[in-house]
Amino acid sequence: SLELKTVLKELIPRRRQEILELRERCGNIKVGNITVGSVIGGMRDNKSMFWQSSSLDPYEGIKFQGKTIQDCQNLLPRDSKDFKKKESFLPEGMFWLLMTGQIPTREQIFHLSKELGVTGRKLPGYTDKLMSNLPFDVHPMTQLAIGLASMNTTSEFARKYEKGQIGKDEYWEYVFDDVINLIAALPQLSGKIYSRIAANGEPLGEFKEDRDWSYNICSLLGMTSKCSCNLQNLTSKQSDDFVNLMKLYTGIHVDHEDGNVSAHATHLVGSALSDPYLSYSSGVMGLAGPLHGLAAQEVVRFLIEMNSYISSPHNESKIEKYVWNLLRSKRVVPGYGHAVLRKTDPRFIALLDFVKARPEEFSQDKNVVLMEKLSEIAPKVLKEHGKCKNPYPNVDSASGILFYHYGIKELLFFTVIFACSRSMGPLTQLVWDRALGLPIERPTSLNFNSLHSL
Ligand code: CMX
Repeated sequence: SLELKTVLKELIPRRRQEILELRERCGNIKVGNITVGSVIGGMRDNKSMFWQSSSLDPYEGIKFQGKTIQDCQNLLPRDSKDFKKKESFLPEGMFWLLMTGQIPTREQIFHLSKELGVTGRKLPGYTDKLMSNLPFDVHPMTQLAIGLASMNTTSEFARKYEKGQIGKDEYWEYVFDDVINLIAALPQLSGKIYSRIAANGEPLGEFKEDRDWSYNICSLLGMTSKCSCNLQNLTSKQSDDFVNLMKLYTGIHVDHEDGNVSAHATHLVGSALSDPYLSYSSGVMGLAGPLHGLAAQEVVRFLIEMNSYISSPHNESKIEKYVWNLLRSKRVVPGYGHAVLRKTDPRFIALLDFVKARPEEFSQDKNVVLMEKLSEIAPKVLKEHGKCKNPYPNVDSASGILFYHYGIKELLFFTVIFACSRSMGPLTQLVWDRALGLPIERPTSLNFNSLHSL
């Protein structure tokens, strides 16, 4: 079928059966030992959440339904059939893969794009009005969280539940419809927020029903060649490249298994049967934290500051000295290291490949040149320094500086684009949580007394 919902309807009974059997056959099998260190240490190594759409391997990096980023680049449909164009796959294809575990056809993806286009054409009037009335200087992520939470007035799931019109087996269908509406609204929401922080609320571009989801994000930021405002004075080749960057960025940031704050928050709030708008709004609040979604902008500040000190991004000895000084002053090198990964983040490699394929665009940008140079020098220094478990670059070391290159200089806005992409994984899981009938989350806490008496 061309309809994602119909494909899910076929898959769900099998998975329901599987979870029943697992509960019966393996319900008492232990999956690990929780230590006191884990209880007081951010639940590290505590394997206790169910998450199907992606998994994180320390050496291979993120896998989406078992597929690496490279697999996805090879398998997922692109906008154009011309592989020489080096276009990235459409994020809609990644969403389909996360939801179903299947590689979609081009026809299925174009159908889904169209569905998101038709649905996302207009923001609910209530949300539009509410956001227009917020002060311009409200943090972009607060604006996003408010916009998303306010959309719950349109939640079909909440409405049906309140009226007692749906049984447990049907929950997922209404959650699914809400999820499609939410994801479809993200280009409009992010475009509105950007227009408010960059152009006093003047619209920057148009929503095009017949174009794909990530194109519409670019269009509403005023970044496509068809935009009348062309805020950043981009050439038409640069606009096309930016659209491609957005496809790549929003395609690879969709999910990072459940251990991260935004995914876990969405899953947790949803387990109380809060609708998808409220659930993802909570996830967005978590993504706004400096230890989670803000690293990309830290990197931008860091590269600009280092460039002003080293005079040339090719000056290797000065770069090395700068990194050593930073470490000696007990600061971290932003964009390096990871809590789980133990090699270069494959998402970083995908973004670097984007840069390498466009030398004429990037060779004169000293921040991008420094980003690349640093990725050769910093791992050597960090290894010699000997503290961090992973001395290699993570995705944030490249992502923000590329948005900055194309003219998005409002650093706090980067996380809004991150949130557009990250909606896909946690909201996929939310649909499956309801389809599988997962219960409300309710772990038990320990206090000083109970810990001492162990
Ligand atoms: N520069 C300098 N020191 C670093 C470091 C870095 N980039 N990364 C880790 N370390 C240090 C830690 O601060 C820690 O020092 P202490 O023992 O003095 O506390 C030591 O190395 C061991 O840390 P770790 O086990 O290797 O790393 P953690 O799991 O504790 O932290 C992370 C992971 C990402 C928070 C950390 O590497 C960091 O702060 N990196 C810089 C910020 C950054 O790039 N964040 C983006 C993360 C991307 C993502 O999560 O997706």
